[in-house]
Amino acid sequence: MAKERTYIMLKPDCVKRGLIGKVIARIEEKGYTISNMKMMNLDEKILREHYAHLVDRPFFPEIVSYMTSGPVVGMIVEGENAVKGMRIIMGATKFEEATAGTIRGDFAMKTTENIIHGSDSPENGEIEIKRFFGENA
Ligand code: IDP
Ligand code: MG
Repeated sequence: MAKERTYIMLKPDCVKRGLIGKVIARIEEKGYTISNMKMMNLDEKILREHYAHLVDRPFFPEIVSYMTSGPVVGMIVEGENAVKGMRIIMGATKFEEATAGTIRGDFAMKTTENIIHGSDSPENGEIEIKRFFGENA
């Protein structure tokens, strides 16, 4: 499997709870490289693009209010099989399925406020990196 890039985002609950360092440590301890990182505030426009697959779901307004409740930390994470590997260390989307030892399993008790985003395919990783870091990233 070739070296891959994925878009990782530490969500507002991660920042507010002072967990940035712990989560980054797990990413680095696994062996991935963080090649770019920035803190930013998101608006509804970018969230409607980023979560286009969820805009019609009843909980979408909850996602918008959560994701605009404070700054996030966006990162480009690189390494062998980084997309799938990051999804494994992040843990499942549904909080009750996120097992102990994963980031969500250890730090989250809700499905909405679940600490971290990671791209779900290499293609989406590249799209998301461009969305948040620009066309030349
Ligand atoms: P993922 O973050 O594991 O890729 P997605 O299905 O892409 O999961 O959903 C994006 C985000 O939307 C989740 O991380 C979570 O914050 C929120 N979300 C997804 N499904 C639900 C739900 O059923 N209830 C509330 N929030 C949800
Ligand atoms: Mg997703």
